Amino acid sequence: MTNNKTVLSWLDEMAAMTTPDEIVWIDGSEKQLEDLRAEAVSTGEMIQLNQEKLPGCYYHRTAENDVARVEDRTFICTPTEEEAGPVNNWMAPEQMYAKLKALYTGSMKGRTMYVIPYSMGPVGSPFSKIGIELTDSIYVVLNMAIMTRIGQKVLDQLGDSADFVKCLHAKKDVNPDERYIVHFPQDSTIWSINSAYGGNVLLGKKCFALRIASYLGKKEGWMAEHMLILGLENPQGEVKYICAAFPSACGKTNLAMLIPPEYLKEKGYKVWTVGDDIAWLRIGKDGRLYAINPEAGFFGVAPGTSEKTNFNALESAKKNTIFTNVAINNADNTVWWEGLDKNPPEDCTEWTGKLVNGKTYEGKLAHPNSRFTAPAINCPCISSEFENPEGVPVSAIVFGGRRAKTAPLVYQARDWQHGVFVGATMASETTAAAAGAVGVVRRDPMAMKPFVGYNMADYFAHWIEMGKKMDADKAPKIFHVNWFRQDENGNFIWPGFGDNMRVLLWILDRCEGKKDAVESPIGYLPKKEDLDVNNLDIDDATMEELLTVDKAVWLEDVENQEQYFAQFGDRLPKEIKEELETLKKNLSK
Ligand code: GTP
Ligand code: SPV
Ligand code: MN
Repeated sequence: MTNNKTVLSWLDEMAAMTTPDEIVWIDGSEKQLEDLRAEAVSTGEMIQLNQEKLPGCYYHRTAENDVARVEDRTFICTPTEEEAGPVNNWMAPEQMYAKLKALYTGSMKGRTMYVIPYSMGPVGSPFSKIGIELTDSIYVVLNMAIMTRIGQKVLDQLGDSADFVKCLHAKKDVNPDERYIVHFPQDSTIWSINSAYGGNVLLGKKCFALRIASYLGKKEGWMAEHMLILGLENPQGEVKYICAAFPSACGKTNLAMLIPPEYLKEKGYKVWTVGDDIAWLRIGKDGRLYAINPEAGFFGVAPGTSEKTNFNALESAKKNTIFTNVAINNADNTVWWEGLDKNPPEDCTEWTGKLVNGKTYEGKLAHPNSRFTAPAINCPCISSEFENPEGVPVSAIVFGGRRAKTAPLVYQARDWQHGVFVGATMASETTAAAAGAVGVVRRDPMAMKPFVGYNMADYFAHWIEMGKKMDADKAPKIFHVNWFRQDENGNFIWPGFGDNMRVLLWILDRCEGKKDAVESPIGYLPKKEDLDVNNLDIDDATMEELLTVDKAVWLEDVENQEQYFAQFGDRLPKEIKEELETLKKNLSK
């Protein structure tokens, strides 16, 4: 399929180490993919679902110890530890290569190695980058075929160039003690072994499009971010674009596909989805920031997805979709998860494969991090700009997380530098998307704690630098939101989902200078009357609570921010220190 010498010699080297019985190039044809689906069904790797209700849909369950990203086994192997920084695991490259070579040696014996050429971003776009993933998993091939652009056209685009990311995945025996997700940014190389879970093995996604890409972005003057991209169309038909960074399982997919409340819909407001997880951002010729979604599909959280909460995601997952670790409704061979509807089906198979009958099941039927892999083109609200090789101009950047207390519903940063500080001080309760405890507040700057491919302090500096390259009137305005405030009983006090549209409207009004705001120690808050609460069942006291800044609580948070920043030592940009001092001063006034 190619005469590219770099590709072929690398492939030879990897094959000599892993010794597969056979090597198969993925050309991107439907025929080849269909044959692979049939093979996966025949070996039990996948289950074909009800083809009338869910045409082209399949089911896969992973090992019980292999259901989420493993941050403690994820490494950034830069030449020095300093380059990887204090929030990443590090090992010297030669030491890590040696360790992993021992694990990979002979790992594909008796198996087939698939060669997947793929493009992150539309093939040929100036934003796009190419990767080649070698894997012995058909599940990975079929997921990559949904999540990225694959096949011969990508090799044609690559030509003789050596500019591609070398990705190696071996499923091996999913032994969690020898599981490694390893990045060698200087070599544009990713090695993953002993896992078969999405974020650990679909190497175009978090490994390339965030960790390696953030490193390349720093070097080349662009940004790779854990952000959704949406277009908000007003009744005059004008569309403005918003990027939002929330940590894993904190609402990106949901916000990206939002359906406005009924009365706003009637007025003519619409939301268009460009991306739900990753954005690559560049400064355009006109000096504005432009975003593309490097992916071609959604790897979305299933639990909590329903007709009411995210109709468009559900529609996207009705055909040609792979479901992982959800429950199976045995009555009609379809899928089920907590939150899809009220009652679990009577006759149901839990995600682990155990048959459960009606009321006797224990815990959850679907794994809390169970997912659907759906083609973006299935989405009823996919943006007309989804394939635009130049990307879309960004009006606003929104940060957010799960904070039961502390963060108000929405506030605006005073300027870019303050906005970078707001992103750098993000914190959120942990979720099931990564192995480990759930519900613990941790600092997750720009939602990139698990995904930054170099020193986080240098990453902050890169954000500051990018801001300096844009005129203040052209740079996106920066905001922070929190859909997850709770009352004493742990109930969410903001309705969330479609009603988040009300907050987006305030954000865009602020971008266009159409609304005033109230100055507070942490930034600009909405005037209560400026947030549209028409037809919303929410009382004044609750709105008041959603928009208050409790100084005592914030002073506590600032203490924690200061401790967090201390780990970066002298590398922490002075701008961040300045903003921290300003915040302290504002809060003690
Ligand atoms: P990753 O794919 O892991 O990066 O996650 P994501 O940020 O795309 O999260 P997603 O939109 O899938 O949401 C995760 C969970 O949060 C789902 O169970 C949603 O139902 C829930 N959720 C999303 N938006 C809201 C909201 O506005 N309010 C509340 N209460 N829950 C929400
Ligand atoms: C996340 O965890 O942020 C995801 C899912 O989007 S994964 O691809 O597994 O990282
Ligand atoms: Mn994500």
